[in-house]
Amino acid sequence: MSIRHISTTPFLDQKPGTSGLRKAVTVFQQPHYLENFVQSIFDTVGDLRGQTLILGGDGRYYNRQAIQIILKMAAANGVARVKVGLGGILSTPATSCVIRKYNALGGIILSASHNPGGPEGDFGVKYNSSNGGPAPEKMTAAMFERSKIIDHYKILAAPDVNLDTLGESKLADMVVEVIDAVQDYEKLMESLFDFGRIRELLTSGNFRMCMDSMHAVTGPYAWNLFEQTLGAPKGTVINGIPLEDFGGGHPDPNLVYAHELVDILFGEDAPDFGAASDGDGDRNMILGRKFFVTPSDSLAVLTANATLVPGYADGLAGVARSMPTSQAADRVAADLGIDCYETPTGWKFFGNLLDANKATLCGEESFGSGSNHIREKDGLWAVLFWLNILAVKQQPVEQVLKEHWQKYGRNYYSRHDYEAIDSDRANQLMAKLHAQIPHLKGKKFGKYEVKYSDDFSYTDPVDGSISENQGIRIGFTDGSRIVYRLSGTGTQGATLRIYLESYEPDSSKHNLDPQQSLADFIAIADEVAQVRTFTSMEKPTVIT
Ligand code: VG1
Ligand code: CO
Repeated sequence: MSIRHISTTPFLDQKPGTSGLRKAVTVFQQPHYLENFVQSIFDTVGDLRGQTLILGGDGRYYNRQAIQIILKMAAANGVARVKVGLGGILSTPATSCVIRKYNALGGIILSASHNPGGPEGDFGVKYNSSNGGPAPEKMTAAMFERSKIIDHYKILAAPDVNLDTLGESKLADMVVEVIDAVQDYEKLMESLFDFGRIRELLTSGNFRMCMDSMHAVTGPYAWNLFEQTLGAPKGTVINGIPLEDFGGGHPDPNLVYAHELVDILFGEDAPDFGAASDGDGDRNMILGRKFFVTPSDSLAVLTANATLVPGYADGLAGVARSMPTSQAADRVAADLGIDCYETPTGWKFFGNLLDANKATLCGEESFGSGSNHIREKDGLWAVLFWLNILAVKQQPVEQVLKEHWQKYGRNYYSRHDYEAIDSDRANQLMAKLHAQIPHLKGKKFGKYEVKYSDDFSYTDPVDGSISENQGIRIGFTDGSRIVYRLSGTGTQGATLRIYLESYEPDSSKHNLDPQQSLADFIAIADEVAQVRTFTSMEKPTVIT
């Protein structure tokens, strides 16, 4: 087996976005495209000799081919050992768990998360560092710089590795170890949650749940956890077999794309609890019987009830949320007397806060929540957290939320996405909005007055690094907010996200449809940014 040095020329579009490099499969299939980026990662992360890397993906189309290429490149670059998921599959949270558990230098996750898969779908590559979390911006920026000047990569000429049998084999001097991370992951969950109580709940006969894995990566983990270990009846996990194209679905757990689960939870004889996870297993949606929990509220409820869960019984160091996430968690944090941090969108910004023990729980409005147990958001962790709370409180999901709102008030919340719009038009819209920032303060829209307006900038409290241009915020004197930003995970044109939030302390007004209670702000958002004009769309493509 010989090491080949292959000459290449740079691709100029390998800038990692919110969560790694994400492109259409066909882009990654271009000769040298994947190799260039992987070599750029290897050239950036330091000396690989003697090191262990973790490698796996969400099982989408092109996962297997990419794993073989990366293994041969790792061997040629002097890596000592790669632990790779069985069949090349690892969920994002399991990868984070395994990086930490085995003191690996880092890991490569192959996923485009919630984007559709298949030959016409998307693919992605993400690097996580030794703390198990997504590479910080400084590192992804260095990878991008490297990718712009790369002129060769190294790869071993060798036959493919068998990924379907557990155990070790060799690629030249490198050990390839095929692992089953389901056990590692389950052990970690068992150390945090009261499995005995959750088992009692799930086998009591008067509580039913449905877990939708959306034919993505969590199937085997969920089946093992819920149906094997925790005693839930067979059939509790639906769409549990990971498929290369997610069964043609869009593995994003929200009310639009997880419609099969939504139909079950809002249908006749609905179960008590429903949950779904995304392509790579880091997102979650929580439903009660005929009831939807917004991700922002979910973070607030987990924060308020954390001490009911053994792993968090001693209380929380703090909580962190991404800027567009509603301020519901802030109210709980204030009540608990703990700090609440506001970070830019994307999990990489939580890593320093978790490492420095400034925050224990983190969450994003995009159906992501997690804690200091790993350095990624974690879909099944959130499901278990909810089950643990329900098992202790012995209340339906809806009642938990209603009592929460009674105590803290309700933050009505919605996100409106305009997908696949023309990039130039999207940039024009943002530029025009940007130009208005200095003039909005004090301006009145009906009964609402603008209190502040800015382009969100974040200074990391741990390392002092500054991230600018993270989204335009318009805040009103009554606490309501409108936020605009362009997606950093889309692959077609641009996606405009508009985040809307208002606060309602009066519990007699807690049962409104969010679209109705936010109607004034939806209109203001359009008036200020001329959304319909710039997008040529009458309404958003997705509302969550
Ligand atoms: C989206 C979400 C963001 C999330 C990111 C990755 O990014 O808004 O909150 O962290 O996806 O999630 P953007 O830039 O498109 O808004 V996942 O499940 O891809 O790892
Ligand atoms: Co994801």
